Amino acid sequence: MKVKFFGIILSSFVALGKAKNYSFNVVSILGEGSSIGVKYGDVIKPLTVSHFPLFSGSIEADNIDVYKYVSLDSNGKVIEEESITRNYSDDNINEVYNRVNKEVEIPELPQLFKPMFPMGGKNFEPIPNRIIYNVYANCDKDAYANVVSEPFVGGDNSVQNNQLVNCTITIISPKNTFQSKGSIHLIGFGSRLFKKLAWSIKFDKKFLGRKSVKLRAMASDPTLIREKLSTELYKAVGIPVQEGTYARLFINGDIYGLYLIIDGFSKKWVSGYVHGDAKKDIGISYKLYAKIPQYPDLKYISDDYNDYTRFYIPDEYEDKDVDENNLATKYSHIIDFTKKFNDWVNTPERPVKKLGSFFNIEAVLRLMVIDTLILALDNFWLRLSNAAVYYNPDHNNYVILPYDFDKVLNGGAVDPVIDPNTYIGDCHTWATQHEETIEHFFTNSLLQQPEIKKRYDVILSKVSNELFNTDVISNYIHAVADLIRDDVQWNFDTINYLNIPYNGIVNHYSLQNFEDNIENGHVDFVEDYVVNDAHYGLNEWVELRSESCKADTAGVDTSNNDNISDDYDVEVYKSSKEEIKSKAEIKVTFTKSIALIVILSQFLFYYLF
Ligand SMILES: *[C@@H]1O[C@H](CO)[C@@H](O)[C@H](O)[C@H]1NC(C)=O
Ligand SMILES: *[C@@H]1O[C@H](CO)[C@@H](O)[C@H](O)[C@H]1NC(C)=O
Ligand SMILES: *[C@@H]1O[C@H](CO)[C@@H](O)[C@H](O)[C@H]1NC(C)=O
Ligand SMILES: CC(=O)N[C@H]1CO[C@H](CO)[C@@H](O)[C@@H]1O
Repeated sequence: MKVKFFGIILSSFVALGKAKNYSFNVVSILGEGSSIGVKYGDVIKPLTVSHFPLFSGSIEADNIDVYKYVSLDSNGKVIEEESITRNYSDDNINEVYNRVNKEVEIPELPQLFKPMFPMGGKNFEPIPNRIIYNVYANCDKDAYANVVSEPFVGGDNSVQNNQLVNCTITIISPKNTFQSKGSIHLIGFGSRLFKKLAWSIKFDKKFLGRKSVKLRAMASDPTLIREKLSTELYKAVGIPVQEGTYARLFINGDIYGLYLIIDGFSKKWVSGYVHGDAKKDIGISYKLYAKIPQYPDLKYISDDYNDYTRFYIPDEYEDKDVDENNLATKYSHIIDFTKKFNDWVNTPERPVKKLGSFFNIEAVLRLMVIDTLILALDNFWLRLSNAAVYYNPDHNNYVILPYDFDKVLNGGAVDPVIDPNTYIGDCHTWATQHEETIEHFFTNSLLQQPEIKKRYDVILSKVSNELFNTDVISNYIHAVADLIRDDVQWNFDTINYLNIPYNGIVNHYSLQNFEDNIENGHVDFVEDYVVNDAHYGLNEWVELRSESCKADTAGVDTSNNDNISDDYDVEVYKSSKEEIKSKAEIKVTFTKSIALIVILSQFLFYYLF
């Protein structure tokens, strides 16, 4: 009886195992010029390219339980095999060569304040933050060669080469493949000094509801986490930011490494994040630009728009709202804003109500608190940069929206406008030590008002006690580190092999630098080797700054956490976190249950008879 019983079970396994199609989907990270195969036992079977760099195939075999991917040359000969051994499962996800499949839970940061913006909508879901995308752009060779030869036209670091390069773009995630025609172009000024260039991508079709995304290079951060964490902090306090996740980037035959794939400051991002509906009309945004030694100080100058064109660039707006032939219509809101602010500054007592009637005070205070905690050296409070003034037509008021956080969370002792002896313990006047170089008319006027200063203190106290401290933040940092760790050394190596004519700055960081600098380890300047040092470990900075700002606000009564303006009932958009389960996965689960029922019924049959 017993023997028979096991024999039946065995035969049902064999029956299920026999003549089975095993399917494989794998993203090559090895660039153009090689293909991928599957190796099981002594057998090697080539896969076919479906959407490069995704290779797929179905192999009919009796039993494949463990396997590896191998890279093959054009004759089908093995060039190398991956270092991991994989266990077969019918999940049908797109795997990645030499990377184990991961499910990383990125913790949500606490939300301490009343929301003011929906931060996305059904037609503009936040980019999921727990996966790594693979982005391959197959681009016009001549146009691409032009931009990677001369990111600055003529080699002079003033004129930026923003030529559009036509491409077909393929984006592969664990469960989806997207492909569209479109274009890429270089972005940034500071980031363009690095060989690991930063890019914008425009799509003809929509990717997750978007027509464009940015790929930020993080070329000066050994942890690759500072920018991502900063974004999350602004978002946690309710400030709309361009967020996203990590992506491996490949352009033609070139391997660029690990990037952040985030939204640009686009019309759709504004309508999605500020207004909760990508179809809504937006107001108008003005980006702030310094013309050193002059800064966009937000002072009212005159009613003549010509006085504003140097510092304020109209950026996103509805075409119907402006007359391109009459520039005055384009500048009317920035003039209106500076004029109203000037009037308020000159009103006795500077009533909060009056300011709140045209300006989102609450948002700028929360933004200043995060600028303070991360010591944002190139953002709104300190440098009046990487920020936009946005006219919000829904609330008929103005709000400051930040972007680009690449000089953050790393101290500031070498910055000429920071006082090296006092800044760490200073969470109120750190940005205003050198008014002779950068005058802070706008933020100084705000903080001179006692009620506004009081609200700043409450926000600062709450954030440094309940959000920006090592208990909360180190969990977040470690989760993100787990997500990207396997790609870190690869990312630092790729830039050494990147064969483009441009001779930009390269930081030769290592996986050890990454591990150390996440905690308390520093990364030193090494001539011609490491240009961007890291004076503080990420966790170390969080601890130091958190303790300083807690001390700086000790005794602040935080029992009244009412917003100082913009008291709206806004629901924050909750996205469907998971990528949608693929049909294949659902089908497989079903097949497994059937198999189990078959085995169980055989067991019952033998038991009973
Ligand atoms: C495997 O797939 C091939 C091609 O689709 C098909 O002809 C064959 O019948 C399949 N084998 C099994 C066991 O499902
Ligand atoms: C495969 O399964 C074995 C045994 O369960 C496990 O130890 C190993 O980590 C798995 N390999 C991968 C790549 O998941
Ligand atoms: C790029 O594509 C656009 C639209 O498809 C086309 O009009 C343009 O001529 C192309 N440019 C080049 C340099 O091929
Ligand atoms: C000035 C202002 O709008 N204050 C509001 C902030 O939020 C609280 C509670 O939600 C309201 O009661 C205040 O009127």
